[in-house]
Amino acid sequence: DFVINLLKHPTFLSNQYTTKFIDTTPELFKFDTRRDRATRLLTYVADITVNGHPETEGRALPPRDAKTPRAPVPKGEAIRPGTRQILDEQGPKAVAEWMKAQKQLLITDTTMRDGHQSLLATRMRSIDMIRVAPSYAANLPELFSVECWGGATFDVAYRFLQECPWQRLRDIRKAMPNIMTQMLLRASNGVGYTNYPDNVVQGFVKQAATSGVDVFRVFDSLNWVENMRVAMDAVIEAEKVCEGTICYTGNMLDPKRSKYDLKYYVEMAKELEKAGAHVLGVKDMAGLLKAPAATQLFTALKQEIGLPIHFHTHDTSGAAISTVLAASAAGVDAIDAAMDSFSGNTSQPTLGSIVEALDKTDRDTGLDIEAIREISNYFEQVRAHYAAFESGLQAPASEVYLHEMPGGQFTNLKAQARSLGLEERWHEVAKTYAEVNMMFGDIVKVTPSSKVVGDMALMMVSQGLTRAQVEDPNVDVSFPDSVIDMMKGNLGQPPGGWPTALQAKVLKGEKPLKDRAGKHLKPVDFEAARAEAIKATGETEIDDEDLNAYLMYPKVFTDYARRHQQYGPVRTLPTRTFFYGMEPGEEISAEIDPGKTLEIRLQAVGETGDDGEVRVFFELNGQPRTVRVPNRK
Ligand code: BTN
Ligand code: 3PY
Ligand code: ZN
Repeated sequence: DFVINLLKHPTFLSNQYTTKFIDTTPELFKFDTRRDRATRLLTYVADITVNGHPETEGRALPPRDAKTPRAPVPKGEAIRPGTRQILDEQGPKAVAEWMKAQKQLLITDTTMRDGHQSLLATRMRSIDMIRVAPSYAANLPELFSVECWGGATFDVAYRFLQECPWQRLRDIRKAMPNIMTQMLLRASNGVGYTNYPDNVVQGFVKQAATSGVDVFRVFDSLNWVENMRVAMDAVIEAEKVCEGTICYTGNMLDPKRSKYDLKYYVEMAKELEKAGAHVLGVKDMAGLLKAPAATQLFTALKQEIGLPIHFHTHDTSGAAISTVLAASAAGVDAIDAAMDSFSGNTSQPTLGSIVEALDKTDRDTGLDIEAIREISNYFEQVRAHYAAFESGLQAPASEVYLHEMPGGQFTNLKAQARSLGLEERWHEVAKTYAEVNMMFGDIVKVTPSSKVVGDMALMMVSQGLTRAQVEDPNVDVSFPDSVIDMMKGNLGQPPGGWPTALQAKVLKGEKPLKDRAGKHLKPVDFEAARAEAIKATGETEIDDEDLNAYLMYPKVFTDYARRHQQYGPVRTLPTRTFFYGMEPGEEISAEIDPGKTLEIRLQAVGETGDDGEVRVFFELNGQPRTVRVPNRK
């Protein structure tokens, strides 16, 4: 019977069934040798309960009384229209015109992307975002956009959170139909760490637009506009908002850093305008732009460029709000901020405080401060559950003007340093990072170029190498792979090119690329890749979202798919359960489909048998269920 049902199912007939289909129509798969979703979920809970989660082992615990966060009640009867309706009804150019016509400072909320990327190593789970999305739609419809996708969130979702980032996007989009969603796209590097073939970048943008991204902030890690065109054109083609972005580095007012002066930024802005950007992004990923420079930069850009301008910064120095207010006074159209409880330090400046600072001025944001407080309180409860991923950073610091590390990299690099036993020498790492930057010719440092500088700095500190030794042709140095890749030209060309002597030493005679890596990379055969992904994952079908994931991260996606087959939709578990399992007597619920909720109660954990397996006793929707998992402790 069910076999016939399956064969007649429209999704099956249209040849698109996947792991997602199995999640949504399990009754059709009863003949499958794979266990049903409930059993797979119980197996995961049992495994984590017995063995712990590898990612939280030895880390700080959430407070015992931390409860499942509750989102603020949506206010009002109907959802009021917002920027999303302008985009859908009138297109991206109309969005740009609308931005320029507004008096108020427009605001992007970054909590669901850069906020947790910068404070919690990108570990926020979809469930904690989707639950609050309706509150945004109802209570903050005046937001310009919600940044909730791209950057590091894509691979972290698969790699560490065991969930599908595409599904996250679709779910947020559905729950928040009036505010534009925004993503961070690393141009030719996609959401990865090196240049991909042009048709992979194009396909990825197209899929992201289809699955729900409205605004694409496109940047290149060396500020090379040539390397941004493929991604920008794809966004324009998809009729979404193309935010062509300049990365800010150095110190515009320092004559000794004249490579990145006002003229440089204005020229690049003009290039981006010519390349078809709808909005000009200024991305200050390390938080280096100080208020007086911001006044000069945005005044000049407003004069020279016809595009609306969107400013992004980080509060690592503690001075970001002064820069935001200077930018606002100079006429910038939109800025980024994070909900109070996810702001400050290496994250964005504080949303509520910016709203308060501009209250009753001619740039009054019009946002409801009470709604902001309520959503911030929600995220405060969310954050408590991620204690294991807190960096322990105690205070803002002006040292950022020395090392120039991006907010998203800072805590990561610190953790890497810790794992190499270099934690006590952190300030030395920071100084070396600055030296490596100069040795590489003073480059923009943002993913992935920032990772290369970080790799080199860690290597030099751990091996006790000085810059002079690294540059000396007579001292043998074995460079990190990422440095070799970058010097080959696989990330593109920096302004002024690479230092030739160092490049020659790194490449040992190999010839570097002088033009775009994408020009030399063979286009991918999508159907061949799909067949390969099916084989690698053991899935029956790979849909276009899955295929795009596989092309960006073949191994990460394959491992995710394999774990999904074993553990099912773990994204539906409460965050505490996902990271720590359950206590005997505890009850949780997991909504595995809209309206279909599993009530799970852990009764007891048995003794470990001679076979090394533990029996774990549950009640599932009131019925006893036992699962066996290996004790790996
Ligand atoms: C990870 O990839 O490490 C995070 C996902 C969790 C996978 C679970 S943790 C318990 C079990 N043991 C493993 O090695 N993987 C699964
Ligand atoms: C990323 O690319 O992930 C960034 O956040 C860059 O700032
Ligand atoms: Zn950022």
